[in-house]
Amino acid sequence: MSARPLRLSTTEPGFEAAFGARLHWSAETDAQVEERVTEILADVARRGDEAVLAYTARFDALQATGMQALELKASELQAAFEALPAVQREALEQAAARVRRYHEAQKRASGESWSWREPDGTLLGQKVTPLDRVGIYVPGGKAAYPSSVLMNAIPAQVAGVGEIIMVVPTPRGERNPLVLAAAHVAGVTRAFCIGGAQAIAALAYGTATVPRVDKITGPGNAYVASAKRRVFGQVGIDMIAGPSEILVLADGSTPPDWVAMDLFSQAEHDELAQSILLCPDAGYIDRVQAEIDRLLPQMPRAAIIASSLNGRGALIHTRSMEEACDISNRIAPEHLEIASADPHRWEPLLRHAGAIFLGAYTSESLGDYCAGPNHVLPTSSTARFSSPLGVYDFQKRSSLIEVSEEGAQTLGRIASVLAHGEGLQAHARAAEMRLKP
Ligand code: HSO
Ligand code: ZN
Repeated sequence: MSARPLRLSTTEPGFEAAFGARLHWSAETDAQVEERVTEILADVARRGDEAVLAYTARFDALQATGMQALELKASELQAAFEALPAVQREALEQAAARVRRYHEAQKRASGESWSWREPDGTLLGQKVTPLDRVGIYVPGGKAAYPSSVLMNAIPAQVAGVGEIIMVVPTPRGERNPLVLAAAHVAGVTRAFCIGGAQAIAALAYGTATVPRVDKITGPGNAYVASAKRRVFGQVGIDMIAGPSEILVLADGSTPPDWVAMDLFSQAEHDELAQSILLCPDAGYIDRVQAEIDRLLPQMPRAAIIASSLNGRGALIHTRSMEEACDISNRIAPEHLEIASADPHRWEPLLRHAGAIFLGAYTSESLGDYCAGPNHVLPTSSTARFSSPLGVYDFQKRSSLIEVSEEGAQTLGRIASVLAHGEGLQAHARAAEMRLKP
């Protein structure tokens, strides 16, 4: 098995076309998936728990006497945590503490209410409140990530969300102890062993047992993504995440095997994951390819890595670091590593990325688990306009307005003129009634 990411040079004539083709991928929605999801959502809306139980029996091969049997009690989450080997317990706790500290700082910096009083006594401001109840979807099977439980639940908890409801499919009743333990550490309020579109429906509409939530976050398969899209509007959602991506911008100073392994780290998530290297030194690109060849056979997930790198990977020789930064901005990657001896020289040139990792020691992998910032990040170029999952996703804002008697004189005249202009008499009179004769 070999992994040969596409080799390109920005100086070759066909670069733009080849590069464009490599970036392109379609998140086509499958008509059959859409049809099934529509049915499931309608059925859960109509029959509630009964429908959720029936789909869980069918899709997860899990028969339950009632929905209560699919709820994980807080004591079970705690027991899962306590049964872990001490090293895993400690690693979970250390990661959770760092993620919590980071998100607390985020809340202090941008998540607090504010107001000011104008000289005439009018008060204007914004009040920030947490959501009452959120749902967190945790995938089962090959993408069951305890780290994602932390990354979704901790910002919700820091925001002050009242109840955090976790859903996780457990095919044939097999529970992932690390996922349960992470739920305990992250402060999940209630957890249910359900998944798929039926779990999204239960959270969005509520059933006799599963409480209706205000927002649903967390990744999932095509059915989950489609269900989230469809319930959006009735509830909030975070984002529809695509396959993982890493872009490494290298000046040739980081050991090439480190860079090769960082490219592997996202490739191993998914055949559709994308790993790209941008570098002005062709000899260094050769050395990274040599490390890819040497290291690949050692990897348990070599087949996934190879198909990701062969299908979507690229090693791009650029004219300069500046040009590499430009290309990176065009891609707007989920993860951007600046593998440079002088990362702060390049960072100001980089505008679009979900997360930026500076310097040779900052492997993206550390960010996935425990550096502190969130690992739920915008993919597929959406970093041009969206941000990492954060405390702000679990808060909402209300405007505060208190107009003084004096303020009503000034504002009343302005409002009255504009209201007449719009032909809205009641608006105009409401403003005018408060004017002193
Ligand atoms: N890199 C993934 C998150 C993750 N990695 C979880 C390991 N576990 C998000 O892009
Ligand atoms: Zn990862």
